[in-house]
Amino acid sequence: MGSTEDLDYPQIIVQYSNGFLISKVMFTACELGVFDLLLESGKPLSSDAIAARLGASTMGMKRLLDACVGLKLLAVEMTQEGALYRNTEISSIYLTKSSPKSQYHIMMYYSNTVYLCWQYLADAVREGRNQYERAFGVSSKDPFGAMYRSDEEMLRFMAGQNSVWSICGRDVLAAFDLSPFTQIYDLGGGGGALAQECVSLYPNSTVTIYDLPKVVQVAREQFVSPEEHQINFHEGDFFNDSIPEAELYILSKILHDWDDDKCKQLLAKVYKACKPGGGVLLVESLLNEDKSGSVETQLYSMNMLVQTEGKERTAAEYSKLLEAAGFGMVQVKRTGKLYDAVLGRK
Ligand code: ASE
Repeated sequence: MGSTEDLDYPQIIVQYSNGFLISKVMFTACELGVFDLLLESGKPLSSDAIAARLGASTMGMKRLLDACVGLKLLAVEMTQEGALYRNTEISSIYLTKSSPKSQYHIMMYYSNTVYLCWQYLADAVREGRNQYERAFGVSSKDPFGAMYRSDEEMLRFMAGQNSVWSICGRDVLAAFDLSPFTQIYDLGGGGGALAQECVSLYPNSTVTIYDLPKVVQVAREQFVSPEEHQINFHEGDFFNDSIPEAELYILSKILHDWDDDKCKQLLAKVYKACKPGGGVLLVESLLNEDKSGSVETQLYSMNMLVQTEGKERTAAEYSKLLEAAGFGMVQVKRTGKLYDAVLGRK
């Protein structure tokens, strides 16, 4: 890349223009249950067998499976009975529903929600606002009202957001030694996967998931078992209701949903509630100071434009927001993965 050959044949342009086709092949194989079936079967299967088991056309399924082989999401071997397909290691770990590191639910959220919002990316750029009205016919005034427009949609979001913590949760929580903080609130903690990682990494901590009543209800029913005694719940709206006192507040992928004014408002409230000596941990995907990358974070920032009122920020931008609210001794740790950590102290 970057060589003169690129001008003869624009490899990078071809690759980028086909990017959405790649995403959709992976999402579709997940959605139809290809990886789950191959895991469950324990032995390689023919495309006819897979099509029959999944209620798909033989012709369509064969083409999907071959594309997955091209993408290295499946492997194929030729036998006397014809081609037999099996999962690659990466797909059985990350694309099956039941795996502990499953990314299945975020795939479903991307494929069914994010993908539809991105249809209106040009409108989002022109207007500088999210596109729920065009994409789903719901008001875009309150982004979480729009995101939680149905119970099904809320569940899809919660399950999707949970899945990233199975691949980044340890890193963001181990970025700083949080063991001095035993009383922790996870503001907007949703389905609770980060809270679960937190109590497992810090066995002396208790984490209270603070979220909207209907989110807490679903988290209790579907994501966190009552046997998980170190995890509690608090129902509320952190902009309009009070925030209880604690030693540490985790704001994971919260500030990126909001503009600077809303962020300052929320952080000022958190600062007031925070015990002296306590702190706030921001978990976000950090942009480089000159906004040159990472490209994943730049793309997420575009997604915040189509889906929320926020954006992805640099470490200096988060530090400024924290300091404006009164927090000091701000430390930044990049993890090298999708999400990073910023700690401020009161
Ligand atoms: C939010 C996070 C996400 C709000 C909407 C969202 C994600 C997708 N939609 O707080 C996860 C991050 N991924 C992307 C593509 O932004």
